[in-house]
Amino acid sequence: MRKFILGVLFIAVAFVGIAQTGYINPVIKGFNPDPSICRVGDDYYLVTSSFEYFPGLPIYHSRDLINWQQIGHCLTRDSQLPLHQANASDGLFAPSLRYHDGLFYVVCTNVSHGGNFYCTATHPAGLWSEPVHVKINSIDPDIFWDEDGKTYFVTQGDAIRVTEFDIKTGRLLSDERMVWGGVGARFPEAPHIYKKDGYYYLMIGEGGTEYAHSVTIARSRHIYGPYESCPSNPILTHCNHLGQGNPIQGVGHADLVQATDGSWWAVFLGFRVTQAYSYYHILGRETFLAPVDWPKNGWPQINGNGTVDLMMDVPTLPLKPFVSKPARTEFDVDTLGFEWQYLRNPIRENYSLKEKKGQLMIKATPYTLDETESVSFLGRRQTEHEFTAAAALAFQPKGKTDEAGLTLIQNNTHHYDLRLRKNGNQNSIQLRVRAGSIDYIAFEQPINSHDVELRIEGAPLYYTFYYKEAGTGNYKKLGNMDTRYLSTEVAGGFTGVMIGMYASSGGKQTGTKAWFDWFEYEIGSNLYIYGVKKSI
Ligand code: 6LW
Repeated sequence: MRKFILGVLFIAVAFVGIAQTGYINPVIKGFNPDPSICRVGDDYYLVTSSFEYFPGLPIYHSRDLINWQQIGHCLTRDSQLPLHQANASDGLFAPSLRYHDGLFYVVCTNVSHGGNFYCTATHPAGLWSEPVHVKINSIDPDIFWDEDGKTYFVTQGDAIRVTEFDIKTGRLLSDERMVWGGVGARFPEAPHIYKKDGYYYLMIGEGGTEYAHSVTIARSRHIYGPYESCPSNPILTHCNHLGQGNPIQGVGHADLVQATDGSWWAVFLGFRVTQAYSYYHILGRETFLAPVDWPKNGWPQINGNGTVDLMMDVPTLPLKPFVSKPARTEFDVDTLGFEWQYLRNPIRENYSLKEKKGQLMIKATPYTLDETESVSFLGRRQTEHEFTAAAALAFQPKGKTDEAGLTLIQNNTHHYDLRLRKNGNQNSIQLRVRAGSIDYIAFEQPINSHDVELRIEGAPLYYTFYYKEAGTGNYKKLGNMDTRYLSTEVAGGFTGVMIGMYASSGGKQTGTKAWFDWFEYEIGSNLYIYGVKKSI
């Protein structure tokens, strides 16, 4: 009988979920900026920006706003996402995700090729349509459907611009009108319009996406304004005395959603700095969540005073967690998980899971990681400061410039490459550091084979690099390198560190193949609050 009651209880919890207080921010970790969210029934969907990476615009699904699982990408075909020679942090800027009349819409800007566009799908996991282009030179577009059936394109500019447009063709139907410039901080952008209690609420990001970032809001009885600014703007920022000591900085660029139970929530970007007042971040801008109090006819308040924490002490929706993925990817599969990303449009023939059973083949081409090209690379996000990544690599360099290995890459001018390469006639393991004009081999060890395991351990301030020759005992340590030279503050841009397997023949045409038997990525069990460990 006891067993029966426990069984019923377990099934009830699995279906109903566990209501609780508290969760950990960010809710989507690693480079996942500019989140936009929509709800359909009990399901929440969220999209983030992806810049020069392919496929583009990851789509996530949740049933509780806290646990998220990637279900695909919006842009999976070259015809939807041309990224030819896209500079680092160009390509796809901030998207918006909306649901209207049975269709999902993603609207976005490819700043490298084609500008503003939107795609549609009957399910956010895809397949998504070919892009419909909208001829407005701007970034951060959104679509707003009014109750009278009219559709508006809402986008950035010197002030936020609104124009009526034809949702079937993308054709503009009216002049653009500047409606609100924010409260005076730089870069008014990231607009979203919500209609509530007879008001049009226009919420935007201001201050730029760095440390002065904020969210402000205004409202009007008419879509074109005049808009009245919220008296307690900004409604979210850490650029004030309340946020100055917070390990999360740069909060801004928000979107709102109303949950099934009537509660309101904001998703927004922010970044975790590596150490108290260090002002370096390496994980890129991540997706955070905060509760919103939005009384009838009143202004929305984000988490009370407009700041948020890593450990959020607020009531949540009943939790519906997903099963987590195993740390190791064995390449004995037909397709890889959604976490894997190429740099720009991949040259398909340079990758194979079929050529040798259980192995990922990456073919070296003359392109290097230093270029804005379709270099042979397959990587995933660094999602925590504390992690271990490792891979088994077999690579026999033919020429002097042949190399393959694991890279930690922030952009094409800032990366650490743990690689197998020739030095004279001997194979060696090297750590190459590229940080702007600083370009050198930091550590090198000759090896006797071409079969190795490479391993990187991450911590807030240092990466540590190891290797092991196949069939030998322990990993040997090559050395440490500061994380800060891969930080956004040093490298610039809008992305975060990616951990990738790569191969290159460095300007020469050798076609040498690198074979990866497995790849492993595991995050540590410590949450770092300002560089101080907290076990979770
Ligand atoms: C994005 C803009 C921003 O388009 O950064 O943080 C730009 N906000 O809204 C790139 O992510």
